[in-house]
Amino acid sequence: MEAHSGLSAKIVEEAGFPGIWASGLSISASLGLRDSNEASWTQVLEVLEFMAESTTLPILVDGDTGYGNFNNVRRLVRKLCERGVAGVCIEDKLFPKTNSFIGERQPLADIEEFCGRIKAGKDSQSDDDFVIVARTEALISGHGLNEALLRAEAYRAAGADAILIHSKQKTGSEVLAFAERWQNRCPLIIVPTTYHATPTALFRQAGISTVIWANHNLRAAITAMRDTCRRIWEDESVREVEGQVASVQEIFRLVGNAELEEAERRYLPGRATASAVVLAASRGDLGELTRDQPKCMIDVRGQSLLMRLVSLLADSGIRSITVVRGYHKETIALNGIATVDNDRYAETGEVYSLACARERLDGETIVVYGDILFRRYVLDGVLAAEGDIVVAVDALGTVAGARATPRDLVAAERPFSGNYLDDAPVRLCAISPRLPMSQSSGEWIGLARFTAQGAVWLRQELDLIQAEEKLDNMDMPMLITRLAAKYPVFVHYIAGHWLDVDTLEDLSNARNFT
Ligand code: SPV
Ligand code: MG
Repeated sequence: MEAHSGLSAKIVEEAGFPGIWASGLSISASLGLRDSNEASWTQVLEVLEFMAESTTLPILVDGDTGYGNFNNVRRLVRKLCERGVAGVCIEDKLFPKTNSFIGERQPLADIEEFCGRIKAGKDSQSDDDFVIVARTEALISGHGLNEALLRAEAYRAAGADAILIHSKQKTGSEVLAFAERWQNRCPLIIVPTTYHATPTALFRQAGISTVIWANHNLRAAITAMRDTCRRIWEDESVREVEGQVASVQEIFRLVGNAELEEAERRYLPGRATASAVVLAASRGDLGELTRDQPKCMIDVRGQSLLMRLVSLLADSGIRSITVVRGYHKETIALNGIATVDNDRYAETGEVYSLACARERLDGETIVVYGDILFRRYVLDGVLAAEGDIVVAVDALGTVAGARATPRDLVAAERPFSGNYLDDAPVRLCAISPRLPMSQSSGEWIGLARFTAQGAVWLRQELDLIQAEEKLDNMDMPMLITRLAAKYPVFVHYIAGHWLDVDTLEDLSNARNFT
Protein backbone atom coordinates (compact mmCIF):
# COMPACT_ATOMS: atom_id res chain seq x y z
CA MET A 1 0.00 0.00 0.00
CA GLU A 2 1.24 3.45 -0.91
CA ALA A 3 2.54 5.87 1.70
CA HIS A 4 4.32 9.14 1.24
CA SER A 5 5.15 10.33 4.76
CA GLY A 6 5.79 9.07 8.27
CA LEU A 7 2.14 9.52 9.17
CA SER A 8 0.72 7.75 6.11
CA ALA A 9 3.21 4.90 6.72
CA LYS A 10 1.74 4.46 10.20
CA ILE A 11 -1.78 4.44 8.79
CA VAL A 12 -0.82 1.75 6.27
CA GLU A 13 0.68 -0.38 9.02
CA GLU A 14 -2.39 -0.04 11.25
CA ALA A 15 -4.64 -1.08 8.36
CA GLY A 16 -2.85 -4.43 8.28
CA PHE A 17 -0.84 -4.30 5.05
CA PRO A 18 2.37 -6.34 5.04
CA GLY A 19 4.44 -3.75 3.20
CA ILE A 20 4.68 -0.16 1.99
CA TRP A 21 5.15 1.29 -1.48
CA ALA A 22 6.99 4.59 -1.10
CA SER A 23 5.52 6.00 -4.29
CA GLY A 24 7.57 8.49 -6.28
CA LEU A 25 4.40 10.11 -7.59
CA SER A 26 2.90 10.51 -4.12
CA ILE A 27 6.06 11.68 -2.40
CA SER A 28 6.75 14.31 -5.04
CA ALA A 29 3.10 15.42 -5.18
CA SER A 30 2.96 15.72 -1.40
CA LEU A 31 5.93 18.06 -1.72
CA GLY A 32 3.96 20.00 -4.34
CA LEU A 33 6.21 18.75 -7.14
CA ARG A 34 5.84 16.81 -10.38
CA ASP A 35 6.77 13.16 -10.77
CA SER A 36 9.74 14.19 -12.92
CA ASN A 37 12.67 13.96 -10.51
CA GLU A 38 12.09 17.54 -9.44
CA ALA A 39 12.71 16.54 -5.84
CA SER A 40 16.34 15.52 -5.57
CA TRP A 41 17.04 11.96 -4.54
CA THR A 42 18.40 13.09 -1.19
CA GLN A 43 15.17 15.00 -0.54
CA VAL A 44 13.28 11.77 -1.22
CA LEU A 45 15.73 9.99 1.08
CA GLU A 46 14.83 12.40 3.85
CA VAL A 47 11.13 11.53 3.50
CA LEU A 48 12.05 7.83 3.52
CA GLU A 49 13.94 8.33 6.74
CA PHE A 50 10.77 9.64 8.43
CA MET A 51 8.80 6.74 6.98
CA ALA A 52 11.29 4.10 8.10
CA GLU A 53 11.26 5.62 11.58
CA SER A 54 7.47 5.55 11.71
CA THR A 55 6.80 1.95 10.77
CA THR A 56 8.13 -1.53 11.25
CA LEU A 57 6.79 -2.62 7.85
CA PRO A 58 9.22 -3.27 5.00
CA ILE A 59 9.34 -0.31 2.64
CA LEU A 60 9.81 -0.82 -1.09
CA VAL A 61 11.01 2.48 -2.47
CA ASP A 62 10.03 3.70 -5.89
CA GLY A 63 13.56 4.58 -7.00
CA ASP A 64 12.45 5.82 -10.45
CA THR A 65 15.34 5.21 -12.84
CA GLY A 66 17.87 5.02 -10.01
CA TYR A 67 18.52 8.75 -10.49
CA GLY A 68 21.14 8.27 -13.19
CA ASN A 69 23.40 5.45 -14.25
CA PHE A 70 24.90 2.45 -12.39
CA ASN A 71 27.00 4.75 -10.24
CA ASN A 72 24.00 6.66 -8.92
CA VAL A 73 22.22 3.36 -8.22
CA ARG A 74 25.19 2.14 -6.17
CA ARG A 75 25.12 5.14 -3.88
CA LEU A 76 21.32 5.06 -3.67
CA VAL A 77 21.33 1.42 -2.55
CA ARG A 78 24.03 2.04 0.05
CA LYS A 79 22.07 4.94 1.52
CA LEU A 80 18.77 3.04 1.50
CA CYS A 81 20.38 0.15 3.37
CA GLU A 82 21.73 2.59 5.94
CA ARG A 83 18.23 3.98 6.43
CA GLY A 84 16.65 0.59 7.00
CA VAL A 85 14.65 0.54 3.78
CA ALA A 86 13.78 -2.97 2.58
CA GLY A 87 14.15 -2.59 -1.15
CA VAL A 88 14.12 -0.39 -4.20
CA CYS A 89 12.33 -0.61 -7.51
CA ILE A 90 14.08 0.87 -10.52
CA GLU A 91 12.47 1.28 -13.93
CA ASP A 92 14.03 0.90 -17.38
CA LYS A 93 13.70 4.53 -18.41
CA LEU A 94 16.02 7.52 -18.55
CA PHE A 95 16.73 10.25 -16.00
CA PRO A 96 14.85 12.54 -15.54
CA LYS A 97 11.82 10.23 -15.73
CA THR A 98 8.20 11.12 -16.41
CA ASN A 99 5.22 9.41 -14.85
CA SER A 100 4.11 6.33 -16.80
CA PHE A 101 0.61 7.72 -17.35
CA ILE A 102 1.88 10.83 -19.16
CA GLY A 103 2.30 10.74 -22.95
CA GLU A 104 3.02 7.80 -25.22
CA ARG A 105 6.11 5.80 -26.15
CA GLN A 106 8.45 7.18 -23.55
CA PRO A 107 11.99 6.11 -24.49
CA LEU A 108 13.29 3.01 -22.71
CA ALA A 109 16.80 2.43 -21.41
CA ASP A 110 19.17 0.21 -23.30
CA ILE A 111 18.80 -3.31 -21.90
CA GLU A 112 22.52 -3.85 -21.24
CA GLU A 113 22.89 -0.47 -19.61
CA PHE A 114 19.88 -1.14 -17.34
CA CYS A 115 21.24 -4.56 -16.41
CA GLY A 116 24.40 -2.73 -15.29
CA ARG A 117 22.29 -0.61 -12.93
CA ILE A 118 20.73 -3.76 -11.43
CA LYS A 119 24.09 -5.50 -11.01
CA ALA A 120 25.70 -2.42 -9.48
CA GLY A 121 22.80 -2.13 -7.06
CA LYS A 122 22.96 -5.76 -6.00
CA ASP A 123 26.72 -5.49 -5.53
CA SER A 124 26.26 -2.46 -3.26
CA GLN A 125 23.67 -3.68 -0.77
CA SER A 126 24.99 -3.96 2.75
CA ASP A 127 21.90 -5.83 3.93
CA ASP A 128 21.46 -9.37 2.57
CA ASP A 129 17.68 -9.04 2.73
CA PHE A 130 17.60 -5.89 0.61
CA VAL A 131 15.72 -6.43 -2.64
CA ILE A 132 16.03 -4.83 -6.04
CA VAL A 133 12.88 -4.91 -8.11
CA ALA A 134 13.37 -4.32 -11.83
CA ARG A 135 10.42 -2.60 -13.44
CA THR A 136 9.90 -2.77 -17.14
CA GLU A 137 7.92 -0.10 -18.92
CA ALA A 138 7.91 -2.07 -22.19
CA LEU A 139 4.12 -2.51 -22.20
CA ILE A 140 3.47 1.11 -21.17
CA SER A 141 5.72 2.33 -23.99
CA GLY A 142 3.88 0.16 -26.52
CA HIS A 143 6.58 -2.40 -27.25
CA GLY A 144 4.41 -5.46 -26.67
CA LEU A 145 4.57 -8.64 -24.67
CA ASN A 146 7.66 -10.16 -26.30
CA GLU A 147 9.82 -7.13 -25.60
CA ALA A 148 8.51 -7.05 -22.03
CA LEU A 149 9.39 -10.73 -21.53
CA LEU A 150 12.79 -10.28 -23.12
CA ARG A 151 13.60 -7.40 -20.82
CA ALA A 152 12.21 -9.07 -17.72
CA GLU A 153 14.33 -12.14 -18.31
CA ALA A 154 17.48 -10.04 -18.88
CA TYR A 155 16.82 -8.16 -15.64
CA ARG A 156 16.20 -11.37 -13.71
CA ALA A 157 19.46 -12.79 -15.05
CA ALA A 158 21.25 -9.57 -14.01
CA GLY A 159 20.20 -10.25 -10.41
CA ALA A 160 16.81 -8.59 -9.93
CA ASP A 161 14.93 -10.16 -7.02
CA ALA A 162 11.53 -9.48 -8.60
CA ILE A 163 10.03 -8.05 -11.77
CA LEU A 164 7.44 -5.27 -11.80
CA ILE A 165 5.44 -5.45 -15.00
CA HIS A 166 3.65 -2.14 -15.46
CA SER A 167 0.60 -1.60 -17.66
CA LYS A 168 -1.78 1.26 -18.30
CA GLN A 169 -4.53 -0.76 -19.89
CA LYS A 170 -8.09 -0.59 -18.60
CA THR A 171 -8.15 -4.31 -17.90
CA GLY A 172 -5.65 -6.71 -16.39
CA SER A 173 -5.47 -8.90 -19.50
CA GLU A 174 -2.03 -7.62 -20.50
CA VAL A 175 -0.38 -8.36 -17.16
CA LEU A 176 -2.27 -11.65 -16.85
CA ALA A 177 -0.92 -12.67 -20.27
CA PHE A 178 2.57 -11.69 -19.12
CA ALA A 179 2.19 -13.70 -15.92
CA GLU A 180 1.12 -16.75 -17.87
CA ARG A 181 4.22 -16.64 -20.05
CA TRP A 182 6.54 -15.59 -17.22
CA GLN A 183 5.93 -18.87 -15.43
CA ASN A 184 7.05 -17.49 -12.10
CA ARG A 185 10.71 -17.33 -13.01
CA CYS A 186 10.99 -14.84 -10.17
CA PRO A 187 8.30 -13.02 -8.17
CA LEU A 188 6.05 -10.77 -10.22
CA ILE A 189 4.65 -7.43 -9.08
CA ILE A 190 1.84 -5.41 -10.66
CA VAL A 191 0.26 -1.96 -10.17
CA PRO A 192 -3.46 -2.10 -10.96
CA THR A 193 -4.10 1.64 -11.09
CA THR A 194 -5.80 1.80 -14.49
CA TYR A 195 -7.12 -1.79 -14.44
CA HIS A 196 -8.68 -1.35 -11.00
CA ALA A 197 -11.85 -3.23 -12.00
CA THR A 198 -10.08 -6.53 -12.52
CA PRO A 199 -10.73 -8.75 -9.48
CA THR A 200 -7.68 -9.33 -7.32
CA ALA A 201 -8.55 -13.02 -7.17
CA LEU A 202 -7.51 -13.30 -10.83
CA PHE A 203 -4.05 -11.94 -10.01
CA ARG A 204 -3.74 -14.45 -7.18
CA GLN A 205 -4.76 -17.28 -9.46
CA ALA A 206 -2.17 -16.12 -11.99
CA GLY A 207 0.56 -16.50 -9.34
CA ILE A 208 1.32 -12.80 -9.12
CA SER A 209 3.34 -12.25 -5.98
CA THR A 210 2.54 -8.69 -5.02
CA VAL A 211 -0.05 -6.07 -5.89
CA ILE A 212 0.83 -2.40 -5.31
CA TRP A 213 -2.02 0.03 -4.60
CA ALA A 214 0.18 2.85 -5.74
CA ASN A 215 -1.32 6.23 -4.95
CA HIS A 216 -4.63 5.87 -3.14
CA ASN A 217 -3.63 7.36 0.19
CA LEU A 218 -2.47 10.54 -1.45
CA ARG A 219 -5.61 10.73 -3.57
CA ALA A 220 -7.80 10.08 -0.53
CA ALA A 221 -6.02 12.86 1.35
CA ILE A 222 -6.51 15.32 -1.53
CA THR A 223 -10.26 14.68 -1.58
CA ALA A 224 -10.57 14.89 2.20
CA MET A 225 -8.50 18.06 2.50
CA ARG A 226 -10.35 19.74 -0.34
CA ASP A 227 -13.79 18.92 1.13
CA THR A 228 -12.72 20.10 4.57
CA CYS A 229 -11.22 23.34 3.25
CA ARG A 230 -14.35 24.12 1.24
CA ARG A 231 -16.64 23.48 4.21
CA ILE A 232 -14.61 25.68 6.57
CA TRP A 233 -14.22 28.45 3.98
CA GLU A 234 -17.95 28.53 3.27
CA ASP A 235 -19.06 28.24 6.92
CA GLU A 236 -16.34 30.44 8.43
CA SER A 237 -16.50 27.84 11.17
CA VAL A 238 -15.19 24.37 11.92
CA ARG A 239 -18.46 23.31 13.53
CA GLU A 240 -19.58 21.10 10.62
CA VAL A 241 -16.25 19.38 10.12
CA GLU A 242 -15.68 18.55 13.78
CA GLY A 243 -16.49 14.86 14.09
CA GLN A 244 -15.84 14.35 10.37
CA VAL A 245 -12.09 14.80 10.73
CA ALA A 246 -9.66 12.90 12.92
CA SER A 247 -9.50 14.31 16.44
CA VAL A 248 -6.40 15.95 17.81
CA GLN A 249 -6.28 13.08 20.31
CA GLU A 250 -6.08 10.73 17.34
CA ILE A 251 -3.03 12.61 16.06
CA PHE A 252 -1.43 12.24 19.48
CA ARG A 253 -2.18 8.52 19.44
CA LEU A 254 -0.83 7.98 15.94
CA VAL A 255 2.47 9.69 16.59
CA GLY A 256 2.89 7.87 19.91
CA ASN A 257 2.47 10.55 22.56
CA ALA A 258 1.68 7.83 25.11
CA GLU A 259 5.22 6.49 24.71
CA LEU A 260 6.63 9.96 25.35
CA GLU A 261 4.57 10.34 28.50
CA GLU A 262 5.81 6.98 29.69
CA ALA A 263 9.40 8.02 28.92
CA GLU A 264 8.86 11.28 30.78
CA ARG A 265 7.82 9.32 33.83
CA ARG A 266 11.08 7.39 33.57
CA TYR A 267 13.47 10.21 32.74
CA LEU A 268 12.04 13.52 33.95
CA PRO A 269 11.92 14.65 37.56
CA GLY A 270 8.60 13.89 39.27
CA ARG A 271 6.66 17.04 38.58
CA ALA A 272 5.89 16.05 35.00
CA THR A 273 3.30 13.68 36.39
CA ALA A 274 1.29 16.38 38.16
CA SER A 275 -2.24 16.84 36.95
CA ALA A 276 -4.51 19.85 37.24
CA VAL A 277 -8.14 20.57 38.01
CA VAL A 278 -9.39 23.89 36.67
CA LEU A 279 -12.52 25.35 38.27
CA ALA A 280 -14.48 26.98 35.49
CA ALA A 281 -18.14 26.29 36.25
CA SER A 282 -19.31 29.71 37.30
CA ARG A 283 -20.65 32.29 34.92
CA GLY A 284 -18.77 35.34 36.19
CA ASP A 285 -20.52 38.60 35.51
CA LEU A 286 -19.06 40.55 32.67
CA GLY A 287 -22.35 41.57 31.09
CA GLU A 288 -22.72 40.84 27.39
CA LEU A 289 -19.38 39.03 27.32
CA THR A 290 -20.70 36.32 29.62
CA ARG A 291 -24.18 36.06 28.15
CA ASP A 292 -23.44 32.98 26.03
CA GLN A 293 -20.22 31.73 27.56
CA PRO A 294 -18.52 31.51 30.95
CA LYS A 295 -15.89 34.03 31.90
CA CYS A 296 -13.05 31.60 31.24
CA MET A 297 -13.98 31.48 27.54
CA ILE A 298 -13.62 35.23 27.00
CA ASP A 299 -11.13 36.01 24.31
CA VAL A 300 -7.88 37.55 25.41
CA ARG A 301 -5.91 38.49 22.32
CA GLY A 302 -7.02 35.65 20.10
CA GLN A 303 -7.18 32.93 22.76
CA SER A 304 -9.63 32.26 25.54
CA LEU A 305 -8.47 32.77 29.11
CA LEU A 306 -8.87 29.06 29.63
CA MET A 307 -6.82 28.18 26.55
CA ARG A 308 -4.03 30.42 27.85
CA LEU A 309 -4.22 28.79 31.26
CA VAL A 310 -4.14 25.29 29.76
CA SER A 311 -1.05 26.19 27.67
CA LEU A 312 0.64 27.55 30.78
CA LEU A 313 -0.04 24.33 32.65
CA ALA A 314 1.18 22.24 29.74
CA ASP A 315 4.35 24.35 29.48
CA SER A 316 5.17 23.41 33.06
CA GLY A 317 4.88 19.71 32.28
CA ILE A 318 1.29 19.20 33.43
CA ARG A 319 -0.25 16.86 30.94
CA SER A 320 -3.46 15.72 32.49
CA ILE A 321 -5.86 18.64 32.82
CA THR A 322 -9.48 18.42 33.93
CA VAL A 323 -11.80 21.39 33.61
CA VAL A 324 -14.97 21.54 35.71
CA ARG A 325 -17.64 23.05 33.49
CA GLY A 326 -21.05 24.44 34.38
CA TYR A 327 -22.44 27.63 32.84
CA HIS A 328 -22.71 27.18 29.05
CA LYS A 329 -20.62 24.05 29.32
CA GLU A 330 -20.95 23.35 25.60
CA THR A 331 -18.64 26.30 24.90
CA ILE A 332 -15.80 24.61 26.78
CA ALA A 333 -14.36 22.05 24.44
CA LEU A 334 -10.61 22.21 24.23
CA ASN A 335 -8.54 19.54 22.64
CA GLY A 336 -6.37 17.60 25.00
CA ILE A 337 -8.31 18.35 28.17
CA ALA A 338 -10.82 16.27 30.09
CA THR A 339 -13.99 17.80 31.42
CA VAL A 340 -16.36 17.04 34.28
CA ASP A 341 -19.61 18.89 34.71
CA ASN A 342 -21.17 20.70 37.63
CA ASP A 343 -24.72 20.88 36.32
CA ARG A 344 -25.82 22.53 39.59
CA TYR A 345 -23.40 25.41 39.01
CA ALA A 346 -26.14 28.01 39.54
CA GLU A 347 -26.90 27.02 43.13
CA THR A 348 -23.50 25.71 44.25
CA GLY A 349 -20.02 27.09 44.81
CA GLU A 350 -16.40 26.34 44.09
CA VAL A 351 -15.99 23.46 46.49
CA TYR A 352 -18.99 21.66 45.05
CA SER A 353 -17.33 22.03 41.63
CA LEU A 354 -14.08 20.69 43.02
CA ALA A 355 -15.94 17.72 44.50
CA CYS A 356 -17.34 16.98 41.02
CA ALA A 357 -13.72 16.30 40.04
CA ARG A 358 -13.06 14.24 43.19
CA GLU A 359 -11.84 11.22 41.19
CA ARG A 360 -9.22 13.41 39.52
CA LEU A 361 -7.75 14.53 42.85
CA ASP A 362 -5.29 11.70 42.84
CA GLY A 363 -1.51 12.03 42.99
CA GLU A 364 0.16 15.41 42.71
CA THR A 365 -2.54 17.89 41.69
CA ILE A 366 -2.77 21.58 40.90
CA VAL A 367 -6.12 23.21 41.68
CA VAL A 368 -6.60 26.51 39.91
CA TYR A 369 -9.37 28.98 39.12
CA GLY A 370 -10.23 29.12 35.42
CA ASP A 371 -10.16 32.92 35.26
CA ILE A 372 -6.62 33.63 36.35
CA LEU A 373 -3.38 34.07 34.46
CA PHE A 374 0.13 34.16 35.81
CA ARG A 375 3.67 34.06 34.57
CA ARG A 376 5.04 30.60 34.18
CA TYR A 377 7.61 30.94 36.95
CA VAL A 378 4.75 31.34 39.43
CA LEU A 379 3.52 27.83 38.67
CA ASP A 380 7.05 26.43 38.54
CA GLY A 381 7.67 27.95 41.98
CA VAL A 382 4.51 26.41 43.42
CA LEU A 383 5.45 23.03 41.94
CA ALA A 384 8.95 23.21 43.41
CA ALA A 385 7.87 24.51 46.84
CA GLU A 386 8.10 22.19 49.82
CA GLY A 387 4.97 21.00 51.56
CA ASP A 388 2.02 18.76 50.85
CA ILE A 389 -0.31 21.70 50.37
CA VAL A 390 1.03 24.96 48.98
CA VAL A 391 -0.90 28.08 48.02
CA ALA A 392 0.44 30.92 45.87
CA VAL A 393 0.05 34.25 47.66
CA ASP A 394 0.69 37.68 46.20
CA ALA A 395 2.50 39.66 48.86
CA LEU A 396 1.55 42.87 47.07
CA GLY A 397 -2.13 41.99 47.41
CA THR A 398 -2.46 44.21 50.45
CA VAL A 399 -0.27 47.06 49.27
CA ALA A 400 -2.52 50.07 48.75
CA GLY A 401 -3.31 50.62 45.11
CA ALA A 402 -1.72 47.37 43.94
CA ARG A 403 -5.12 45.80 43.32
CA ALA A 404 -8.42 47.56 43.51
CA THR A 405 -10.36 44.69 45.04
CA PRO A 406 -8.33 41.89 46.57
CA ARG A 407 -10.72 39.01 47.05
CA ASP A 408 -9.09 36.27 49.10
CA LEU A 409 -6.88 37.74 51.82
CA VAL A 410 -4.35 35.56 53.55
CA ALA A 411 -3.36 35.34 57.19
CA ALA A 412 0.05 33.70 57.45
CA GLU A 413 2.49 32.88 60.17
CA ARG A 414 4.90 35.49 58.78
CA PRO A 415 4.63 38.14 56.09
CA PHE A 416 6.80 38.18 52.99
CA SER A 417 10.19 39.42 54.11
CA GLY A 418 11.72 40.26 50.76
CA ASN A 419 15.00 38.94 52.12
CA TYR A 420 16.69 36.77 49.55
CA LEU A 421 18.18 34.46 52.17
CA ASP A 422 15.02 34.16 54.20
CA ASP A 423 13.41 31.14 52.63
CA ALA A 424 12.08 29.28 55.65
CA PRO A 425 8.62 27.85 54.89
CA VAL A 426 5.72 30.02 55.97
CA ARG A 427 2.56 28.36 57.32
CA LEU A 428 -0.85 29.54 56.27
CA CYS A 429 -3.38 30.34 59.00
CA ALA A 430 -6.48 31.27 57.04
CA ILE A 431 -7.83 32.68 53.78
CA SER A 432 -10.82 34.96 53.96
CA PRO A 433 -12.24 37.94 52.08
CA ARG A 434 -13.30 39.34 55.45
CA LEU A 435 -9.82 39.51 56.98
CA PRO A 436 -8.81 43.02 58.07
CA MET A 437 -6.12 44.35 55.74
CA SER A 438 -3.85 44.98 58.72
CA GLN A 439 -3.78 41.27 59.53
CA SER A 440 -3.24 40.13 55.97
CA SER A 441 0.04 39.04 54.43
CA GLY A 442 -1.23 39.05 50.89
CA GLU A 443 -3.84 37.69 48.54
CA TRP A 444 -4.34 34.10 47.45
CA ILE A 445 -4.20 34.12 43.67
CA GLY A 446 -6.42 31.06 43.16
CA LEU A 447 -3.63 28.53 42.64
CA ALA A 448 -2.83 25.64 44.99
CA ARG A 449 -0.74 22.53 44.79
CA PHE A 450 -1.37 19.23 46.55
CA THR A 451 1.13 16.37 46.68
CA ALA A 452 -0.25 12.84 46.57
CA GLN A 453 -0.56 13.06 50.38
CA GLY A 454 -2.10 16.52 50.12
CA ALA A 455 -4.63 15.16 47.64
CA VAL A 456 -5.58 12.39 50.08
CA TRP A 457 -6.24 15.00 52.79
CA LEU A 458 -8.17 17.10 50.29
CA ARG A 459 -10.43 14.19 49.33
CA GLN A 460 -10.99 13.30 52.99
CA GLU A 461 -11.94 16.89 53.75
CA LEU A 462 -14.34 16.98 50.79
CA ASP A 463 -15.98 13.79 52.08
CA LEU A 464 -16.29 15.29 55.52
CA ILE A 465 -17.80 18.48 54.18
CA GLN A 466 -20.26 16.43 52.19
CA ALA A 467 -21.20 14.44 55.28
CA GLU A 468 -21.81 17.75 57.06
CA GLU A 469 -24.01 18.78 54.12
CA LYS A 470 -21.97 21.92 53.61
CA LEU A 471 -20.70 21.14 50.12
CA ASP A 472 -23.12 23.36 48.21
CA ASN A 473 -22.16 26.68 49.71
CA MET A 474 -18.50 26.37 50.50
CA ASP A 475 -15.83 28.34 48.67
CA MET A 476 -12.16 27.53 48.21
CA PRO A 477 -10.87 29.93 50.95
CA MET A 478 -13.13 28.19 53.49
CA LEU A 479 -11.90 24.77 52.36
CA ILE A 480 -8.22 25.72 52.50
CA THR A 481 -8.73 27.34 55.91
CA ARG A 482 -10.28 24.07 57.18
CA LEU A 483 -7.30 22.15 55.79
CA ALA A 484 -4.84 24.59 57.41
CA ALA A 485 -6.45 23.94 60.78
CA LYS A 486 -5.60 20.23 60.48
CA TYR A 487 -2.53 19.95 58.28
CA PRO A 488 0.48 22.11 57.41
CA VAL A 489 -0.50 24.37 54.48
CA PHE A 490 2.35 26.50 53.18
CA VAL A 491 2.46 29.89 51.55
CA HIS A 492 4.49 30.46 48.40
CA TYR A 493 4.93 34.21 48.13
CA ILE A 494 5.06 36.00 44.82
CA ALA A 495 5.01 39.70 44.03
CA GLY A 496 2.55 40.45 41.26
CA HIS A 497 2.83 38.91 37.78
CA TRP A 498 -0.65 37.41 37.86
CA LEU A 499 -4.19 38.57 37.37
CA ASP A 500 -7.75 37.45 37.73
CA VAL A 501 -10.67 38.63 35.69
CA ASP A 502 -13.58 39.84 37.80
CA THR A 503 -14.31 43.16 36.18
CA LEU A 504 -14.08 44.77 32.77
CA GLU A 505 -11.05 46.64 34.02
CA ASP A 506 -9.42 43.31 34.92
CA LEU A 507 -10.23 42.14 31.43
CA SER A 508 -8.52 45.09 29.82
CA ASN A 509 -5.52 44.43 32.07
CA ALA A 510 -5.59 40.80 30.96
CA ARG A 511 -5.49 41.92 27.36
CA ASN A 512 -2.27 43.77 28.11
CA PHE A 513 -0.77 40.93 30.14
CA THR A 514 2.17 39.21 28.53
C1 SPV B 1 4.46 5.63 -8.43
O1 SPV B 1 3.60 5.37 -7.58
O2 SPV B 1 5.15 6.62 -8.37
C2 SPV B 1 4.65 4.72 -9.55
C3 SPV B 1 3.54 3.96 -10.04
O3 SPV B 1 5.72 4.69 -10.06
S1 SPV B 1 2.88 4.83 -11.37
O4 SPV B 1 2.48 6.14 -10.93
O5 SPV B 1 1.79 4.01 -11.81
O6 SPV B 1 3.91 4.93 -12.40
MG1 MG C 1 6.90 6.27 -9.67
